[in-house]
Amino acid sequence: MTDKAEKQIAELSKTLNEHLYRYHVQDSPTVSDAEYDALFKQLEQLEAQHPHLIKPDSPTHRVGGPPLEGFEQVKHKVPMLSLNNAFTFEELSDFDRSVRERLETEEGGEVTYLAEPKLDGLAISLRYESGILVQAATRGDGTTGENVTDNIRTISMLPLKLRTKKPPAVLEVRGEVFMDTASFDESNKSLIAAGDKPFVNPRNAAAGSLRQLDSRKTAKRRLSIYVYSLGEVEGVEAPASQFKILQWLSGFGLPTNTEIKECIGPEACFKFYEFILKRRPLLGYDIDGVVFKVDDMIQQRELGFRSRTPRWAIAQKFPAEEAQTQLLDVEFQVGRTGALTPVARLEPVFVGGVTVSNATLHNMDEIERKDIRRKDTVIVRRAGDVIPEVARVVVERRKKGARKVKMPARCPVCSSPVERADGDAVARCTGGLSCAAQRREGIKHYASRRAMDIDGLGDKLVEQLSEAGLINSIDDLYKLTAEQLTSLPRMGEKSATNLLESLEKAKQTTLARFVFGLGIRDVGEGGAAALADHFGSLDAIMAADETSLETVEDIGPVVSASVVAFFANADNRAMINALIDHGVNFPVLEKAAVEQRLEGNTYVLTGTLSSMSRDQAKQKLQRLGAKVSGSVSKKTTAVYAGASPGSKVTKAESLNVPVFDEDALQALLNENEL
Ligand code: D41
Repeated sequence: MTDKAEKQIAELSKTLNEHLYRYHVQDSPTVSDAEYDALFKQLEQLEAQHPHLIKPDSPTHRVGGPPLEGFEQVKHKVPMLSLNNAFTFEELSDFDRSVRERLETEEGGEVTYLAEPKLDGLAISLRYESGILVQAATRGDGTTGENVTDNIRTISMLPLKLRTKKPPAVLEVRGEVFMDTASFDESNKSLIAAGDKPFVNPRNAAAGSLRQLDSRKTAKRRLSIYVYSLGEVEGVEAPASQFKILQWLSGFGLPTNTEIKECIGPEACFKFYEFILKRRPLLGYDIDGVVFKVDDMIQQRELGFRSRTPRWAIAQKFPAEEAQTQLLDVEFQVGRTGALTPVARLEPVFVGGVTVSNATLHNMDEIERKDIRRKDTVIVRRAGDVIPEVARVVVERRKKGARKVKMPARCPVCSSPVERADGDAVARCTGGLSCAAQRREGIKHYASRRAMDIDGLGDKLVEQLSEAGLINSIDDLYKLTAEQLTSLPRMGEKSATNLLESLEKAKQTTLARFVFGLGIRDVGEGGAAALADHFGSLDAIMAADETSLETVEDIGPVVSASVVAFFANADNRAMINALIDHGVNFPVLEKAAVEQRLEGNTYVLTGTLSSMSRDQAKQKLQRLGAKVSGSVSKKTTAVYAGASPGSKVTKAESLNVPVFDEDALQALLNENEL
């Protein structure tokens, strides 16, 4: 009986997967939807009777499972890089020139690029082990992403099992998840019908669906995916060009974009760009540019990386969309350090995929340069995910006597005098912590990822809490109670508990993060780290005078003055004491604790470094617990190569060990040193 069921289940799985492939990838279905559904039901019933026979590639996995509490973190074995952008053809030919220079291409020689439309979605990494999809993770910051496997399994065009008899031991592929225009319209129709808010654009729809904790909901949205590059690969030799890699992946049944072209030299790239720009409305999905990649893998390796971006690829972005609208008013927003930023309030206008009702005016000089006046008709511009801005004024439509924009003499929030110090580019509210806006912005900064990293406490929630009068200063965060929180709209017991837990968890931090979190003017992340490093304790930093501050590397007179002024202020000192009383702590880390951070990693250094000697680099890595080895092996985590590296790079490449440059080494040290 079981034998028969096993066979039936295997056959049904195979048939259904074949139908999905024909429908989504080959675009030539051979059964009707109703026939597919009938087979699917049959499989579901059989699997219900024999749950132990369910296959990892069963299409029934695609309907989603019980909701998750949260997403697990996934560390990418091979980092996910980002792309440099070009906005003009000049930038594209600069890119081509630097590629040719680095490759020492002979005079008149051209480089072959593979051009791919740049999908406006979310980057994802998929891991197949022995041909089975075992994990899917978002890009995150490129190093660590979130495990969204359940959600990715619902994408019906994606094989849960590679279509090959001999799958590689490990095949990690990277691609873009997106929602096509038809599915976007369909999703929004059903959201509206259910009385819910529709998605603003397909990218947000894809992001929302991907980050959905209840994968059964994701299954109801029709997401798409195209894969375009490799991560970790084991047990097989990958092809030698980008074009061949795409063909290879497609041969495994993985969806790849067919709108690609090999372009020889920059002129051919321009041509393709213009061709795709014309085709854009016919594609059926959103793209925001074209990606050009050096096709030859040997050349790619030769070019290498610049910290987080490959030198062999560039995204040529489409021009920002523009729209005309009315400038209703100019308001001034007060930032964390009191800086007043002019913001345009606009008659809402749909541009670049979203409705824009505010746009930044940057600063007074910018307003003057563009001669923006109250009630003007203006052109608003928005590119991709950048902040919308006022591009220019339609002067012909200006009404007589249109008034110029003036910096207010008093802070719009606290009425303290506004001053523009000599040599300062911006005017500031002089209210300090007596200004509610400065306090609110300071709290946002304190909670932010690079500072105290309080999970779940984003800008919106800080605003909500401030408006409700629950927090007036940073230390108020630690006085919040579950009762207060649940009294807020859209805040359940669970979210309240989670927030309190993350506040508690984030109390344990590092001196550098804490100092950065204080929001001292002119003290960025690097400055805070330098202070922490040099002085070792908060007391020592607070006691330092300008002369001793200036002995710190990277700290100049401006920063020193700001630091002294900050700690001289009694309100600030009281706030710091309150935080410490609430249990915020930054233990002076023992050597052993420092050493944790790169433990288990083995690096190889080669070539000449410019900012330090190889020995210094070695010591720094070792202090963080890493091993530094003289030779490359399969166990090597990464090779860091300075100028004129030798055979170690070639060896690393043959073993698929990632090779990075000095910038990346610097970034690694900066990230992990305390
Ligand atoms: O279509 C895309 N959005 C796309 C993104 C693409 N076609 N190719 C890409 N290639 C890369 C490299 C060259 C780094 C492998 C990418 C991205 N990266 C990318 N997407 C998001 C961050 C980086």
